[in-house]
Amino acid sequence: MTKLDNLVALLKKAPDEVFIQPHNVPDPDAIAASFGLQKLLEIKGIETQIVYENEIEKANSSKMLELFGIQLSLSSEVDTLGKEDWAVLVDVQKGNSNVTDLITDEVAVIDHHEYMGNIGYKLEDVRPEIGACSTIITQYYMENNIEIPRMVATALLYGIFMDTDNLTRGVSELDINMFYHLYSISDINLITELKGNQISSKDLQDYAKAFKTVEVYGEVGFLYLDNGNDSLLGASSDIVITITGVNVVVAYSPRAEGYKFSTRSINREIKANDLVRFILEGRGFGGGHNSMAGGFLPKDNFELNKSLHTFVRHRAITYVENVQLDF
Ligand SMILES: [Mn+2]
Repeated sequence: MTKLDNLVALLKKAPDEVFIQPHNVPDPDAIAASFGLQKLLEIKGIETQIVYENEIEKANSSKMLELFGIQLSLSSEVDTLGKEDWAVLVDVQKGNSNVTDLITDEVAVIDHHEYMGNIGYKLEDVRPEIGACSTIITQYYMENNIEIPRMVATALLYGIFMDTDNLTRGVSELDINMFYHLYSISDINLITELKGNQISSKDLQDYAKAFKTVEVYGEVGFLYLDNGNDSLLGASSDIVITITGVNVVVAYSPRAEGYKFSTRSINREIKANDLVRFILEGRGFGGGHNSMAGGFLPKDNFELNKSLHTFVRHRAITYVENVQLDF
């Protein structure tokens, strides 16, 4: 019995509909993995709908939906969503700050983020050492000798491309092997088209504004993004990390309810997830991978008379200095 066999056997017992739910504000990896799983389950005779929360922010994410004909529904638009329905979480786990707990019963999870513990799942496949969730889905096809439709392969390839920052970030041998396999069956023209639709003109204006705020202290770069969206925050962190001498990035941005954080690290001793948790300790929450992570600081937990910028710099530099002392 493969993992897919077990998942199919489980889902065949669903009392009503089956949904696939990626994290809120789905990125290319979450979209590709959800789409790949949906097609795979379809081959196995299980019909599903992909349901998500919030919005599709980035230009390349919406372009993906268009190019591959992927159907994603906002949970509020699915009238039949009920508590007798089952859901498979993809690229996220229950309890993460970036996923809304829908009325459905989350019976299974397929993810590559830090393990959050089994919160009532019947099946779980959580592999933090893997660079992209799309890699795990590709392996499901391969292990079961199921031919990957060209469109699915192309989407999965793009998912791996994006989540591993072109095979340079948090990448494992399995990512490379699956990438190699997908490459031979993908439509590379579509990848080129996606690469040419990565950001909108509005994004560029926001980037330009954000990059003016960049400050570098030792190996840590700080960036403040005014009125940006979540994906832009991550993407601008990815650019700051490419600055010579910068090995760690702390980027943050205001939201209605508080501040969103994004961290990056290419220094093995400094873990992006531990760093964001240290910065937000006692005030907010965070998590993610060793090389990329995120967090949230609710407004209520931060005194209005304090300077957020000073606070963030103080905490981040303290963390980095502590790590350096240990080595
Ligand atoms: Mn992912």
